[in-house]
Amino acid sequence: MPIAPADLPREARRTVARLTPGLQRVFKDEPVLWPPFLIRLERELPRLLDLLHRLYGWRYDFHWHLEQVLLTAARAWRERPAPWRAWDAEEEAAAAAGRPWFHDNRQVGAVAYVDRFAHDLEGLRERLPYLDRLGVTYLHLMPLLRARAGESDGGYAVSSYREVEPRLGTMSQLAQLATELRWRGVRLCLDFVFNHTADDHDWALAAKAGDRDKQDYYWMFDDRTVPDRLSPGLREIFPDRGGDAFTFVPELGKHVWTTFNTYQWDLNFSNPALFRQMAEEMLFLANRGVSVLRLDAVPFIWKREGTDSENQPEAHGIIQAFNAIGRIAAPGLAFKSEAIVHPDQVTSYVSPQEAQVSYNPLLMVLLWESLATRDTTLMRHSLIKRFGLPDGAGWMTYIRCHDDIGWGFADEDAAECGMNGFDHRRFLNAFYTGRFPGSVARGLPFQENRRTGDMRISGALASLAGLEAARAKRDRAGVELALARIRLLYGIILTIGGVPLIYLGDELAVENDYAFADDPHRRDDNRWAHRPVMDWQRAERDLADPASPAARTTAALRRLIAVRQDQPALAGPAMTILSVRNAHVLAYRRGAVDRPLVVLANVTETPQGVADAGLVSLLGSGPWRELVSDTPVAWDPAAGVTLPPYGLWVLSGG
Ligand code: OTU
Repeated sequence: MPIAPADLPREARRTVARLTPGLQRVFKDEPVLWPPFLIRLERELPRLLDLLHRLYGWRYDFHWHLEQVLLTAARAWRERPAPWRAWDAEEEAAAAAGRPWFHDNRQVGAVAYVDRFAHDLEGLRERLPYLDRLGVTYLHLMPLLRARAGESDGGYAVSSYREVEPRLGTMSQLAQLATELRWRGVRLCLDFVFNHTADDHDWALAAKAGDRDKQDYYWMFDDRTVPDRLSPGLREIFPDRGGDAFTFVPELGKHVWTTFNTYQWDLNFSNPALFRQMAEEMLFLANRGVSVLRLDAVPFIWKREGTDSENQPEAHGIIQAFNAIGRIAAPGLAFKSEAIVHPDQVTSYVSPQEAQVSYNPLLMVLLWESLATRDTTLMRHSLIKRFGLPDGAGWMTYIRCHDDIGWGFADEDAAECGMNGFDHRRFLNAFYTGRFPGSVARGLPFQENRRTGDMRISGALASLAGLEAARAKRDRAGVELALARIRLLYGIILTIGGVPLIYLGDELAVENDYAFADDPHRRDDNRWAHRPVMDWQRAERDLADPASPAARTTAALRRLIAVRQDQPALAGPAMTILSVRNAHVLAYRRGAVDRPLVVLANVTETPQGVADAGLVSLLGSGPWRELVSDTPVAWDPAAGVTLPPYGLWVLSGG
């Protein structure tokens, strides 16, 4: 039941007046914490009220739920550790000045599973110098909360948001690590898997034992009537599992909505009690020192009959309401959205009021697409249309992550480039599984849907880029090309705008790991092929040999990171695609027009000339400087310049 915008400030004032005694009581032992809380509450409440009215305004007990939400926020602020309150103030000031941390060119992200990278949290602490040497300032530790025994979707089936998986360590170790990281200038990112819990979360267990309130935390149906009505409209996310998005649970005698695996129960955000509960879990994690919460599977959090139950307006409402609650209780907290959907939808979650940062899956797939086609037409066209974001928001750029690659470019963009999206995806799937003639990629087909012909691709960076195949054949030229592709991809994600994410292992050119096939809990999920276990002995050996692919990849990456961290022109999100009249070369400008950097990227294995005089008007007549190799580049008025195979240049006017 939305209320008129004009009435919101008045209702907010009334609410504050009504709830002040109760809220203030939360701070009775620490009264200094009340005034800053009140300031933020007054600032955020009008929009929070608006959102909650839209989501739950029809409830007779709306005001009671509202009060509970605000009490939850007040208690979380009271519990917030002092150093984090200080860092909150820094984050708020930077954002208000238009310089949020994620626009800083010194930011470099890394992603790892704690156990696979360093055994446990203690082991991870010992590896911090390694991350330091790479220049890492943002660390995403893959799901590490207590997860379901047996299959747990790599920890995405969470059994408790308040405990660390015992094999990995304890919550107090995690909190300590987070603080230690932040002192070193590194922000910790953790997943907030809030679309579902594991089927052995306490709430699920209580639901199975007959607790009605906990049953209402989930979507449950007494018979197949509703599931049968909904099913045809829903996308199959993991078709391998068979069946549809509903799982019969014998202990309950009910059918539970399970969008992902059968043991991941979707949470019911239309229930305000669940909403408040999840706000509490979110603030609990924030107060352990999590700077960034990666919001998992955001498109799915609101269901609506008659639709595909993805990207519903209320999904945005929930995230925006969490955002407002975060601003009130943990103002330094940022959200990163994980929406792997149509590019219009990806962007729709990204704004200062919703998720401040987001994966950029479109850039990710277009990088691979351009390497397969040796053509930048679709990439250029899509980036021109879609790279821009609202002020105060930013991308996280990446080459690949722990998940599969699904070809999420827009069909209409492809059509505008004269291509058929469906056929193009078929080509890309054939290419990256190595089935297309001439392809050197060694990806694996993931979740092939025999009904639609659709599939996605698993594979490590090195294997997708051709290194695995070339090394197996002892093809030295092939190895060179693969290393050049890897360097090119890193070069682009490090310079195009946004915080680049390195999936650890890729920096050492680690290839697919086929051992998952022997593990009963993993063999049905070939994403494990590209989530390798770090072999530190081997890494040391490889790094000691400067000619090894591992050493060369790390060296190239470090050099690119040094250039990024040294160039203020690479800060901020603004990026302009340039037309250089050669479809094999991606060209873009970063930084101010009067002191720009121009990046040129050749997506082919042959030299490419660029003779467009536009470069001269941007960079002057030269000689220019290529910053990665730190060498001069001369512009020839007749022939322009020539990029080597897979060459990536970062040019400054000298
Ligand atoms: C996410 O991915 C995680 O990244 C996966 O590792 C999990 O398995 C999954 O959620 C369930 O928690 O379908 O193939 O648009 O595409 O959330 C990966 C978002 C996925 C979904 C995405 C999901």
